[in-house]
Parts: sequence; structure tokens; C-alpha cells
Amino acid sequence: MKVAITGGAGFIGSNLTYYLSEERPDWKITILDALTYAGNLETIEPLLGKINFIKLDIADREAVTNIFATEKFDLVFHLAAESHVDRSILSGEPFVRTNVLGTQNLLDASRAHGVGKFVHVSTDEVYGALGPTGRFVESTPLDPTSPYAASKAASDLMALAVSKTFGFDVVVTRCTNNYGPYHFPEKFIPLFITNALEDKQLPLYGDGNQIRSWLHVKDHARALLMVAERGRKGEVYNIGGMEEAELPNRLVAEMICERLNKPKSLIKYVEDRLAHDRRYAIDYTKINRELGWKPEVHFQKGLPETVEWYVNNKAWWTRVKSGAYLEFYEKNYRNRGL
Ligand code: NAD
Ligand code: TDX
Repeated sequence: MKVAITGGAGFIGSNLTYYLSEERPDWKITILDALTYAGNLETIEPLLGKINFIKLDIADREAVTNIFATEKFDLVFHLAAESHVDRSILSGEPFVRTNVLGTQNLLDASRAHGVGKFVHVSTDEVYGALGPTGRFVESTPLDPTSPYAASKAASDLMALAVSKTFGFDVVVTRCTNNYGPYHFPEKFIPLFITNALEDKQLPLYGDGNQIRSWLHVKDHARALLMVAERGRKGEVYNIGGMEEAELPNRLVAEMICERLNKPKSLIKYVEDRLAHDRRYAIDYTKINRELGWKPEVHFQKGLPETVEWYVNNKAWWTRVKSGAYLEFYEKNYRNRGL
């Protein structure tokens, strides 16, 4: 079985690659990744030799076509994306380029060159924001509020349209917020852990009462394998965290301070994100009923383990936090008084 993982040098893609190398050792895995600021070869270095790596910009149509014509993949996990909401507020263009055009290129090349199944990895953010009650189900209308989420919604619809039009075997997954090792420290949990380790302020947006539903990245990887092997063609599957992991950002920030023995006074309330979604929560009944998946890692255990991982892997995140990332940090947080 020849398997392509796009975005495999990023957070979820690398965790998925580690998981699949253990669970399906006979699969021949190739990572396709442009190595943008968010992609890091160091993350997957221990696997090189066992898996292949090809540097590829999925928005480069000719390059995508050539690689798919040569490699003849059986299965594609598509995770490559511009993934940070704050960056999409600064500029939407790279999001349309990678998330929409890039996905279209992959769908076309997959269809033309014999791919049997295409797992399109998407997000609960395509549904927009929830009020204090209720959960997103697969039929909830799409109502994205950021350029990132809009670009993901567009790519979901293209993927589903290709399935409907041509009968191509595409499955779309929509997952809630992930956390775990190798999470890029521009995102909330790793940013707060690494800033706290450096005794820097923790910029909490707005009133800090926005609720996110947290899922350990390993639970996500397990769901993606099930969907790839048993998910039904043309279907959408929501993937979500446990109810106990639906928490306001303020509380998660405090848990991080407590775990690291740092004063909560490091938390600084700063200007809110534009159109900041108030609450996400996923109803994962469908994937549970059809494929038997449910989240297994409790946040009370997964968060401290993740904090430990950052404590023990300082070399990884200090390198990641230097260079191009600093330019974005300056732009995003300067006007918020940090
Ligand atoms: P990430 O930003 O950590 O990694 C993205 C990867 O894609 C990087 O390795 C990057 O180099 C690569 N990439 C970006 N543009 C590319 C291009 N033009 N061509 C080839 N590769 C390119 O992202 P992540 O958090 O691992 O998210 C992976 C996928 O999962 C995304 O599609 C995202 O929308 C989705 N998702 C993420 C979360 C989350 O909580 N992080 C939740 C639900 C869904
Ligand atoms: O500095 C910050 N301060 C802060 O209060 C940052 C970066 C975030 N936040 C808040 C905003 C959100 O309410 O924390 C929450 C989480 O923020 P992010 O880590 O940026 O994640 P979110 O916007 O929820 O999106 C994430 O989950 C869904 C991923 O980045 C997406 O790729 C995924 O689709």
C-alpha cells in the first residue's frame, strides 16, 4: 500500500506519520510537504529511511501532477494547509492558494493517477461559532468566520463535489482543536507553555472565556486511520474531544501556569481576535456509531504530558520560535501591547 501524507512535517501530519509507522509498518509512506515556516524536517528525522520525504508545494500544479504520475499512491491523507487563524486575518491570500488551489490540484492528480481513497482533513471551524449550548453535527450549515475557516470550507466543498461528480472515494473529517507534541508554538497551548517557560507574558485574547474542545493529537490520528480504512465514500465525519475537555481559554492558561509553577500574573488580557468564535463543541456520534471511535486521552493527563514534552524538548521549540516566526509574532502582538 503506497500512502501519501501531505503536510507530514507539520503538527498533526507528523504525529499521524509516527502513529501509522507503528500501526501499519508494511505501508510505504511518503510525506509531501513544502516545509513552510510551520513544517520542520527535524520533527520527522527519526523516521527518514523508513519513510520517504518529497518537498512539494501543493499549489504548484505541474509538480503535483508529476509526482502523482510517478509515485502511483493508493491512499492520500491530505493535511497540508495554512492553519493559523491570526495569520489569515493578516492576509487571506496564502490560505486561498494552499488550502483551496492546493487541494484542487491534489484532487485532480489523485483522480487522474489511480488513488483509491482521499482523506481530506478539515476542521470544526467551518461550522462557525456556537452559543452556550448545542454541538456541531455533520449537517450543521457551514458558516465560517475567518479567512482560514472559509478557505477550509471551500476545500471541503470541492472535495465533496469531486466525490459526487466523479464517484471518487473522498472522505472529509472535521476535527476540533488538537494538542500534543510538535504543536507549533504560534497556537494557544504551545505558545503559552513556551512563553511561560521563558517567563514571558501570556497574551489571552478578549475576556478569555472562549471555549475550545481539546483532543489529543494521537486520538485524531487513530480516527484518521479508521476513516481511511472504513469510512464511507462521500461522507463527512466529525471528530471531537470529551465533554470534560471543553474548557474556557482562561482556565487552560491557569492550568499551564500551575503545572509549570509559574505565577498566574504572567497572563495578560489583550485585545481580542477579530470575529473570535465564542465556542466550539463537536457531536461525534456518527464516527462512534459507524467506526467505533471515541476519544481516549483525558485532558487532565494529556495536558501535563504535553507540558512535560515542551520542558524536555526545549531545543526543538527554541529553534522553531526563531527566524521567520518572530516577524509574525511582532506583527500580531505589537498592537496588543506586548
Ligand atoms: P501545521 O500548520 O502544523 O502544519 C501544516 C503543514 O503543511 C506544514 O508542515 C507545512 O509546511 C505544510 N504546508 C503548508 N503549505 C503547504 C503547501 N503549499 N504545500 C505543501 N505543504 C504545505 O498544521 P496542523 O495543525 O498540523 O494542521 C494540519 C491539518 O489539520 C490542516 O489541514 C488543518 O486545517 C487541520 N486541522 C487542524 C487542527 C488543529 O487543532 N491544529 C484541528 C482540526 C483540523
Ligand atoms: O495568543 C493567543 N491568545 C489566545 O487567547 C492565541 C494564539 C490564541 N488565543 C485563543 C484563541 C482561541 O480561542 O486561544 C484559542 C485557541 O486559539 P488557536 O490555538 O489559534 O486555535 P483556534 O483558533 O481555535 O484554531 C485551531 O483549531 C482548529 C487550529 O489553529 C486550527 O488549525 C484548527 O482548524
